[in-house]
Amino acid sequence: STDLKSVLAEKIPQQQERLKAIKKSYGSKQMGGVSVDMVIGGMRGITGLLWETSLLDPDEGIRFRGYSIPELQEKLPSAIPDGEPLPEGLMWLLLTGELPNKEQVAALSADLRSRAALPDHVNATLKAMHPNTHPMTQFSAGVLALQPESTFAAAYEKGINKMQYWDPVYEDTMNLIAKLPALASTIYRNVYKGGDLIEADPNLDWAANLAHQMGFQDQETQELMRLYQTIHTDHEGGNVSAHATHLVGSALSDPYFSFSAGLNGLAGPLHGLANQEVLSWLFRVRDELGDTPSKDQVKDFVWATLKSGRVVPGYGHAVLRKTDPRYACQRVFAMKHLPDDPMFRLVSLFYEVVPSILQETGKVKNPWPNVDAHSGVLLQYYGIKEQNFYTVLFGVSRAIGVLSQAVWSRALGLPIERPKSVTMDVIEKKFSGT
Ligand code: AMX
Repeated sequence: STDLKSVLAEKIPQQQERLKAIKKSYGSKQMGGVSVDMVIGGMRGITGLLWETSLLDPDEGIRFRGYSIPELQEKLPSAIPDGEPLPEGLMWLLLTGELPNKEQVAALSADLRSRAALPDHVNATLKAMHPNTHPMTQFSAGVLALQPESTFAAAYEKGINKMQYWDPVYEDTMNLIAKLPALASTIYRNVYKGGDLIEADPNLDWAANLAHQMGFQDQETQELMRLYQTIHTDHEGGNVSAHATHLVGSALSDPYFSFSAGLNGLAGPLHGLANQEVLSWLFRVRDELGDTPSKDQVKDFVWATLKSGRVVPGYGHAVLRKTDPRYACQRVFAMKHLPDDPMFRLVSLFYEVVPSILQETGKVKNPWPNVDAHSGVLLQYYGIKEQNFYTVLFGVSRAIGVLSQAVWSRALGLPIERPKSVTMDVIEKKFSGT
């Protein structure tokens, strides 16, 4: 079938049975102990979430339903021959666990297009905000402005049976994801282009329409957007944006509320805002040292950043311990399309210099670049110059991962989240032997 909802509906009973069997057979087994370091260290290393859509390996990086990024670049349908994957294909995979064919992706693209129009009041809400409001604040507020459309909230109010929760959550997920290109591009055009909006093109796919509605019509920019929107979707469940979405959704707050919460987390400089920070940082390097600084100059610049008590943006990760494959695939894209771009050369120079410096500090657990170290330079090259907007593009993609999981969270009947917290007193009394 080319109908995503019916393909998904068929899978749900199997997976519900599977989870029941797991609970019955292994419910009382231990999955690792919890140390005091973990309690005070941001829960690092605690396995405490079920997340079906993707899994992160510290060395190998992300796998979406078992597939690595290079595998997906090969196997997912593309818009042009040998082109980048269409994010709709990844969405199909995340929701169903199966690789879609071209017809299925085309049907999903068409379904999203049919739901894409933004109600007028949303732009009025955006325009009422202070003109200096950061695009991420506008994005999160725009998602909340759409919340009155929630079919889940309406169904809950009427008294829906909990076995049916996934169905209106699926509808909300589709409607919200469909509207994100229009919402994001409205923010972009309002903030940077005088509010001159561009209609969606009925012949374009979801990611290409995002580029198009922002004002970028050439094929290579649209290819970049397809790749960008594919690789930022999901990074298992514990990262701040995924976990915030999951946590808020667990209270049966609808997908608009829960995704907005995830965006608020993505807006933090240690998480999604790092892509904006990286670019501002590279600009500072260029302003101070010019386009072609020496390795030693770059080393000094990195040390100066560290000594001033700041982090090197785009490097490090809470789980990854090698170069992020999302960085690697953007590097491959750059080598193919913009090998001589001075900013790309600068990014490459940092790749040579930063890891050994971070290693030398003796405390950074992962000295390698993450996804955010590269994305800004590609966007710059294609004319998307406004770095304050970059995290919005990340957020548009992230919706696909976290909301696909939200459908499964409700289908599997996952409960409200409520981990235990303790005070310092409790720890001291427990272990001081007094
Ligand atoms: N530059 C300088 N110091 C860094 C660093 C970096 N890039 N990465 C980690 N460190 C420091 C930490 O601040 C911490 O210092 P402290 O002991 O003085 O507090 C120490 O090294 C140990 O931290 P860690 O266990 O290696 O990392 P973490 O899990 O606590 O944090 C992360 C992970 C991503 C927040 C951190 O690496 C960082 O701040 N990186 C820069 C910001 C960034 O690129 N964020 C984007 C991540 C990807 C994403 O979510 N989009």
